[in-house]
Amino acid sequence: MSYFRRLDERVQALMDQLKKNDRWLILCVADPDALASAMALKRLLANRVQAVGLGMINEISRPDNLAMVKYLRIPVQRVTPLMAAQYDKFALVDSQPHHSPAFADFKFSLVIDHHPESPEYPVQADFQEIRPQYGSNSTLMTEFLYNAGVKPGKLLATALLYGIKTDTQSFERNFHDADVKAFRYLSKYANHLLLRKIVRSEFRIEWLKYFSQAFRKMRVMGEGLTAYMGEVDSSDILVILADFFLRVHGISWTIVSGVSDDKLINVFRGDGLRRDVGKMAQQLFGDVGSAGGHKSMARAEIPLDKLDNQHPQQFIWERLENSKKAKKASPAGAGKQESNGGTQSDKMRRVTQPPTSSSSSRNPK
Ligand SMILES: [Mn+2]
Repeated sequence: MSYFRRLDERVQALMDQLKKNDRWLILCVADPDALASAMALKRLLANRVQAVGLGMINEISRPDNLAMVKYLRIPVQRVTPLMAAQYDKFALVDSQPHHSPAFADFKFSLVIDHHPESPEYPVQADFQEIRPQYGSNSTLMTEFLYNAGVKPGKLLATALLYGIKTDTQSFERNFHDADVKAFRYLSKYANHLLLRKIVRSEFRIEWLKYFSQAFRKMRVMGEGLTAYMGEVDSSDILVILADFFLRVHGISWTIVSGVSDDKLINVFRGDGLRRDVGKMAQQLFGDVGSAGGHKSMARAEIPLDKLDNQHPQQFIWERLENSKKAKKASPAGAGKQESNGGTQSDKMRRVTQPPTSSSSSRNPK
Protein backbone atom coordinates (compact mmCIF):
# COMPACT_ATOMS: atom_id res chain seq x y z
CA MET A 1 0.00 0.00 0.00
CA SER A 2 1.32 3.39 -0.78
CA TYR A 3 1.88 5.98 1.91
CA PHE A 4 0.37 8.84 -0.13
CA ARG A 5 -2.57 8.74 -2.54
CA ARG A 6 -1.65 7.23 -5.91
CA LEU A 7 -0.98 9.78 -8.60
CA ASP A 8 0.40 7.61 -11.39
CA GLU A 9 -1.73 9.19 -14.09
CA ARG A 10 -1.08 12.70 -12.89
CA VAL A 11 2.65 12.10 -12.75
CA GLN A 12 2.49 10.67 -16.26
CA ALA A 13 0.52 13.67 -17.49
CA LEU A 14 3.13 15.95 -15.97
CA MET A 15 5.99 14.00 -17.52
CA ASP A 16 4.26 14.15 -20.91
CA GLN A 17 4.72 17.92 -20.83
CA LEU A 18 8.49 17.66 -20.61
CA LYS A 19 10.49 17.76 -23.82
CA LYS A 20 14.24 17.24 -23.92
CA ASN A 21 15.02 20.54 -25.61
CA ASP A 22 12.78 22.80 -23.55
CA ARG A 23 14.04 25.39 -21.12
CA TRP A 24 11.72 25.83 -18.15
CA LEU A 25 11.36 28.78 -15.82
CA ILE A 26 9.51 28.08 -12.58
CA LEU A 27 7.91 31.23 -11.18
CA CYS A 28 6.59 32.04 -7.75
CA VAL A 29 5.86 34.73 -5.21
CA ALA A 30 8.72 33.88 -2.89
CA ASP A 31 7.72 32.63 0.54
CA PRO A 32 8.77 29.38 2.20
CA ASP A 33 5.98 27.26 0.72
CA ALA A 34 6.50 28.67 -2.77
CA LEU A 35 10.28 28.36 -2.68
CA ALA A 36 10.08 24.76 -1.48
CA SER A 37 7.53 23.97 -4.18
CA ALA A 38 9.74 25.53 -6.85
CA MET A 39 12.70 23.49 -5.62
CA ALA A 40 10.62 20.29 -5.72
CA LEU A 41 9.38 20.97 -9.25
CA LYS A 42 12.94 21.70 -10.34
CA ARG A 43 13.90 18.29 -8.94
CA LEU A 44 11.10 16.63 -10.92
CA LEU A 45 12.09 18.39 -14.14
CA ALA A 46 15.84 17.90 -13.76
CA ASN A 47 17.42 15.65 -16.39
CA ARG A 48 14.18 15.56 -18.34
CA VAL A 49 14.54 18.97 -19.93
CA GLN A 50 17.45 21.10 -21.08
CA ALA A 51 17.42 23.68 -18.30
CA VAL A 52 15.36 24.71 -15.27
CA GLY A 53 15.49 28.15 -13.65
CA LEU A 54 13.73 29.57 -10.60
CA GLY A 55 12.30 33.08 -10.69
CA MET A 56 10.47 35.16 -8.11
CA ILE A 57 8.44 38.28 -8.75
CA ASN A 58 9.07 39.81 -5.33
CA GLU A 59 12.10 40.80 -3.29
CA ILE A 60 12.81 38.69 -0.21
CA SER A 61 13.33 40.70 2.96
CA ARG A 62 12.24 38.54 5.89
CA PRO A 63 15.31 37.15 7.65
CA ASP A 64 13.89 33.61 7.84
CA ASN A 65 13.25 33.57 4.10
CA LEU A 66 16.74 34.92 3.42
CA ALA A 67 18.14 32.19 5.66
CA MET A 68 16.12 29.57 3.79
CA VAL A 69 17.53 30.64 0.43
CA LYS A 70 21.04 30.78 1.81
CA TYR A 71 21.22 27.56 3.84
CA LEU A 72 19.16 25.44 1.47
CA ARG A 73 21.04 26.86 -1.50
CA ILE A 74 17.97 27.77 -3.52
CA PRO A 75 19.08 29.26 -6.85
CA VAL A 76 16.21 31.68 -7.14
CA GLN A 77 16.50 35.07 -8.83
CA ARG A 78 14.30 38.09 -9.21
CA VAL A 79 12.67 37.65 -12.60
CA THR A 80 13.47 40.23 -15.28
CA PRO A 81 12.42 40.35 -18.95
CA LEU A 82 16.02 39.54 -19.88
CA MET A 83 16.04 36.47 -17.69
CA ALA A 84 12.61 35.32 -18.85
CA ALA A 85 13.75 35.60 -22.47
CA GLN A 86 16.14 32.69 -21.87
CA TYR A 87 13.24 30.28 -21.33
CA ASP A 88 10.49 28.91 -23.51
CA LYS A 89 8.23 27.15 -21.01
CA PHE A 90 6.81 28.59 -17.82
CA ALA A 91 5.52 26.96 -14.66
CA LEU A 92 3.83 28.53 -11.65
CA VAL A 93 3.78 27.08 -8.15
CA ASP A 94 1.83 28.03 -5.00
CA SER A 95 0.01 30.72 -6.96
CA GLN A 96 -2.31 31.28 -9.93
CA PRO A 97 -1.78 33.54 -12.92
CA HIS A 98 -4.39 36.09 -11.83
CA HIS A 99 -2.79 36.54 -8.40
CA SER A 100 -0.35 39.14 -9.68
CA PRO A 101 -0.11 41.52 -12.64
CA ALA A 102 3.55 40.45 -12.85
CA PHE A 103 2.34 37.08 -14.16
CA ALA A 104 0.32 38.64 -16.99
CA ASP A 105 3.22 38.51 -19.44
CA PHE A 106 3.59 34.76 -19.16
CA LYS A 107 1.75 31.87 -20.71
CA PHE A 108 1.95 29.12 -18.12
CA SER A 109 2.12 25.51 -19.28
CA LEU A 110 2.07 24.11 -15.79
CA VAL A 111 0.36 25.33 -12.61
CA ILE A 112 0.46 23.56 -9.25
CA ASP A 113 -1.32 25.38 -6.44
CA HIS A 114 -3.36 25.04 -3.27
CA HIS A 115 -5.27 28.33 -3.30
CA PRO A 116 -8.98 28.27 -4.12
CA GLU A 117 -9.82 28.67 -7.79
CA SER A 118 -11.73 31.75 -8.76
CA PRO A 119 -14.70 31.25 -11.12
CA GLU A 120 -13.81 34.53 -12.86
CA TYR A 121 -10.23 33.48 -13.51
CA PRO A 122 -10.13 29.78 -14.28
CA VAL A 123 -6.59 28.47 -14.63
CA GLN A 124 -5.77 27.48 -18.17
CA ALA A 125 -2.59 25.46 -18.44
CA ASP A 126 -1.63 22.27 -20.26
CA PHE A 127 -1.06 20.69 -16.90
CA GLN A 128 -2.67 21.92 -13.72
CA GLU A 129 -3.17 20.50 -10.26
CA ILE A 130 -5.07 22.64 -7.80
CA ARG A 131 -5.92 21.35 -4.36
CA PRO A 132 -7.46 24.05 -2.17
CA GLN A 133 -8.05 21.53 0.63
CA TYR A 134 -4.35 21.29 1.28
CA GLY A 135 -2.75 23.49 3.90
CA SER A 136 0.42 23.83 1.88
CA ASN A 137 1.58 23.44 -1.69
CA SER A 138 4.66 21.66 -0.37
CA THR A 139 2.39 18.76 0.59
CA LEU A 140 1.17 18.47 -2.98
CA MET A 141 4.76 18.56 -4.25
CA THR A 142 5.77 15.87 -1.75
CA GLU A 143 3.03 13.63 -3.12
CA PHE A 144 4.29 14.17 -6.65
CA LEU A 145 7.88 13.41 -5.69
CA TYR A 146 6.79 10.25 -3.90
CA ASN A 147 4.69 9.09 -6.84
CA ALA A 148 7.52 9.80 -9.26
CA GLY A 149 9.79 7.62 -7.14
CA VAL A 150 12.01 10.54 -6.13
CA LYS A 151 13.33 10.49 -2.58
CA PRO A 152 13.89 14.09 -1.46
CA GLY A 153 17.44 15.02 -0.57
CA LYS A 154 18.24 16.69 2.74
CA LEU A 155 17.94 20.27 1.53
CA LEU A 156 14.76 19.69 -0.46
CA ALA A 157 13.12 17.79 2.40
CA THR A 158 14.05 20.58 4.81
CA ALA A 159 12.60 23.18 2.45
CA LEU A 160 9.32 21.27 2.06
CA LEU A 161 9.07 20.75 5.79
CA TYR A 162 9.50 24.48 6.32
CA GLY A 163 6.91 25.18 3.62
CA ILE A 164 4.33 23.03 5.41
CA LYS A 165 5.25 24.46 8.80
CA THR A 166 4.89 28.03 7.59
CA ASP A 167 1.64 27.68 5.66
CA THR A 168 -0.11 25.69 8.40
CA GLN A 169 1.46 27.91 11.09
CA SER A 170 2.86 24.74 12.62
CA PHE A 171 -0.55 23.07 12.32
CA GLU A 172 -2.38 25.84 14.12
CA ARG A 173 -4.22 26.87 10.97
CA ASN A 174 -6.34 24.86 8.55
CA PHE A 175 -4.63 21.73 7.39
CA HIS A 176 -5.44 18.44 5.71
CA ASP A 177 -4.48 14.90 6.74
CA ALA A 178 -2.13 14.89 3.75
CA ASP A 179 -0.19 17.80 5.30
CA VAL A 180 0.41 15.79 8.48
CA LYS A 181 1.44 12.76 6.43
CA ALA A 182 3.84 14.74 4.30
CA PHE A 183 5.31 16.36 7.39
CA ARG A 184 5.98 12.98 8.98
CA TYR A 185 7.41 11.57 5.76
CA LEU A 186 9.74 14.53 5.18
CA SER A 187 10.92 14.48 8.79
CA LYS A 188 12.90 11.33 8.00
CA TYR A 189 14.93 13.10 5.30
CA ALA A 190 15.21 16.66 6.58
CA ASN A 191 18.06 18.28 8.46
CA HIS A 192 16.44 19.46 11.66
CA LEU A 193 19.37 21.58 12.76
CA LEU A 194 19.17 23.52 9.52
CA LEU A 195 15.42 23.85 9.89
CA ARG A 196 15.83 25.29 13.37
CA LYS A 197 18.51 27.66 12.11
CA ILE A 198 16.06 28.98 9.51
CA VAL A 199 13.09 29.22 11.87
CA ARG A 200 15.17 31.13 14.39
CA SER A 201 16.55 33.64 11.91
CA GLU A 202 14.13 36.29 13.08
CA PHE A 203 16.06 39.52 13.27
CA ARG A 204 18.46 41.58 11.20
CA ILE A 205 21.58 42.93 12.81
CA GLU A 206 20.55 46.52 11.95
CA TRP A 207 17.42 46.06 14.06
CA LEU A 208 19.26 45.39 17.30
CA LYS A 209 19.95 49.04 18.04
CA TYR A 210 16.20 49.59 18.14
CA PHE A 211 15.85 46.78 20.65
CA SER A 212 18.31 48.40 23.03
CA GLN A 213 16.42 51.69 22.72
CA ALA A 214 13.10 49.94 23.21
CA PHE A 215 14.24 48.29 26.44
CA ARG A 216 14.92 51.75 27.86
CA LYS A 217 11.78 53.33 26.49
CA MET A 218 9.22 50.66 27.24
CA ARG A 219 6.52 51.29 29.78
CA VAL A 220 4.30 48.61 31.31
CA MET A 221 0.65 49.39 32.00
CA GLY A 222 -1.16 46.49 33.60
CA GLU A 223 -1.04 43.72 31.02
CA GLY A 224 0.04 46.12 28.33
CA LEU A 225 3.39 47.38 27.20
CA THR A 226 4.00 50.51 25.19
CA ALA A 227 7.12 52.07 23.74
CA TYR A 228 7.53 55.28 21.82
CA MET A 229 10.58 54.98 19.56
CA GLY A 230 10.83 58.50 18.16
CA GLU A 231 11.84 58.88 14.52
CA VAL A 232 12.35 55.50 12.77
CA ASP A 233 13.62 54.62 9.29
CA SER A 234 10.74 52.33 8.57
CA SER A 235 7.59 51.31 10.39
CA ASP A 236 8.67 47.67 9.92
CA ILE A 237 10.76 47.91 13.05
CA LEU A 238 7.68 48.91 15.06
CA VAL A 239 6.02 45.69 13.94
CA ILE A 240 9.06 43.61 14.93
CA LEU A 241 9.17 45.22 18.38
CA ALA A 242 5.43 44.97 19.00
CA ASP A 243 5.57 41.25 18.14
CA PHE A 244 8.65 40.78 20.26
CA PHE A 245 7.23 42.32 23.44
CA LEU A 246 4.05 40.28 23.14
CA ARG A 247 6.21 37.27 23.95
CA VAL A 248 6.83 38.54 27.48
CA HIS A 249 5.00 36.45 30.07
CA GLY A 250 1.97 38.29 31.41
CA ILE A 251 1.83 40.85 28.62
CA SER A 252 -1.36 40.60 26.59
CA TRP A 253 -1.15 43.69 24.38
CA THR A 254 1.57 45.99 23.06
CA ILE A 255 1.68 49.33 21.29
CA VAL A 256 4.94 50.37 19.69
CA SER A 257 4.92 53.82 18.14
CA GLY A 258 7.25 55.93 16.10
CA VAL A 259 7.39 58.79 13.65
CA SER A 260 7.94 58.11 9.98
CA ASP A 261 7.01 60.25 6.94
CA ASP A 262 5.44 62.99 9.10
CA LYS A 263 3.07 60.51 10.64
CA LEU A 264 2.82 59.05 14.10
CA ILE A 265 2.52 55.34 13.50
CA ASN A 266 1.22 53.05 16.24
CA VAL A 267 1.49 49.31 15.83
CA PHE A 268 -0.77 47.22 18.07
CA ARG A 269 -0.36 43.56 18.89
CA GLY A 270 -2.49 41.47 21.22
CA ASP A 271 -3.03 37.87 22.24
CA GLY A 272 -6.64 38.26 21.05
CA LEU A 273 -8.02 36.73 24.23
CA ARG A 274 -9.65 39.48 26.27
CA ARG A 275 -8.91 42.63 24.39
CA ASP A 276 -9.56 43.37 20.76
CA VAL A 277 -6.65 45.59 19.71
CA GLY A 278 -8.47 46.54 16.51
CA LYS A 279 -11.20 48.17 18.58
CA MET A 280 -8.62 49.56 20.94
CA ALA A 281 -6.79 51.29 18.08
CA GLN A 282 -10.05 52.80 16.91
CA GLN A 283 -11.09 53.98 20.35
CA LEU A 284 -7.71 55.53 21.06
CA PHE A 285 -6.96 57.19 17.74
CA GLY A 286 -9.95 56.78 15.42
CA ASP A 287 -10.88 60.48 15.72
CA VAL A 288 -7.47 61.78 14.56
CA GLY A 289 -6.27 59.33 11.93
CA SER A 290 -6.77 56.02 10.22
CA ALA A 291 -7.06 53.32 12.87
CA GLY A 292 -8.21 49.75 12.90
CA GLY A 293 -7.36 46.11 12.50
CA HIS A 294 -8.18 42.71 13.94
CA LYS A 295 -8.40 41.21 17.40
CA SER A 296 -4.69 40.58 17.57
CA MET A 297 -3.16 43.05 15.07
CA ALA A 298 -3.93 46.69 14.43
CA ARG A 299 -2.43 49.96 13.39
CA ALA A 300 -3.16 53.65 13.72
CA GLU A 301 -1.55 56.37 11.62
CA ILE A 302 -1.90 59.97 12.66
CA PRO A 303 -0.60 62.97 10.67
CA LEU A 304 1.75 64.91 12.97
CA ASP A 305 -0.18 68.16 12.50
CA LYS A 306 -3.14 66.55 14.29
CA LEU A 307 -1.10 66.49 17.49
CA ASP A 308 -1.40 70.25 18.12
CA ASN A 309 2.31 70.59 18.87
CA GLN A 310 2.07 68.07 21.65
CA HIS A 311 4.99 65.66 21.93
CA PRO A 312 3.93 62.36 20.35
CA GLN A 313 4.80 60.37 23.46
CA GLN A 314 2.75 62.69 25.66
CA PHE A 315 -0.09 62.51 23.17
CA ILE A 316 -0.15 58.71 23.30
CA TRP A 317 0.11 58.49 27.07
CA GLU A 318 -2.66 60.98 27.67
CA ARG A 319 -4.97 59.07 25.42
CA LEU A 320 -4.11 55.80 27.13
CA GLU A 321 -4.68 57.35 30.56
CA ASN A 322 -7.99 58.80 29.47
CA SER A 323 -9.22 55.52 28.07
CA LYS A 324 -8.24 53.82 31.34
CA LYS A 325 -10.20 56.39 33.32
CA ALA A 326 -13.15 55.99 30.99
CA LYS A 327 -13.02 52.24 31.51
CA LYS A 328 -12.97 52.60 35.27
CA ALA A 329 -15.94 54.90 35.14
CA SER A 330 -17.91 52.27 33.27
CA PRO A 331 -16.69 48.94 34.63
CA ALA A 332 -18.79 47.08 32.06
CA GLY A 333 -16.14 47.87 29.51
CA ALA A 334 -13.40 46.42 31.64
CA GLY A 335 -14.06 42.89 30.50
CA LYS A 336 -14.62 39.82 32.60
CA GLN A 337 -11.22 39.76 34.13
CA GLU A 338 -10.96 38.25 37.59
CA SER A 339 -10.12 40.82 40.23
CA ASN A 340 -6.44 41.42 40.14
CA GLY A 341 -6.05 44.98 41.26
CA GLY A 342 -3.86 45.44 38.26
CA THR A 343 -5.72 48.22 36.59
CA GLN A 344 -5.04 50.92 39.08
CA SER A 345 -1.47 51.75 38.27
CA ASP A 346 1.29 51.88 35.76
CA LYS A 347 3.53 49.99 38.11
CA MET A 348 5.19 46.82 36.92
CA ARG A 349 2.38 44.40 37.35
CA ARG A 350 2.76 41.47 39.67
CA VAL A 351 2.54 38.09 38.11
CA THR A 352 -1.11 37.14 37.98
CA GLN A 353 -2.64 33.98 36.67
CA PRO A 354 -2.64 33.90 32.91
CA PRO A 355 -5.25 31.70 31.30
CA THR A 356 -3.80 28.22 31.44
CA SER A 357 -6.00 25.74 29.65
CA SER A 358 -6.86 26.20 26.03
CA SER A 359 -10.56 25.93 26.87
CA SER A 360 -10.44 28.96 29.12
CA SER A 361 -8.45 30.88 26.57
CA ARG A 362 -11.03 30.41 23.87
CA ASN A 363 -13.10 33.05 25.49
CA PRO A 364 -16.19 34.38 23.74
CA LYS A 365 -16.11 38.05 23.21
MN1 LIG B 1 1.24 28.12 0.02
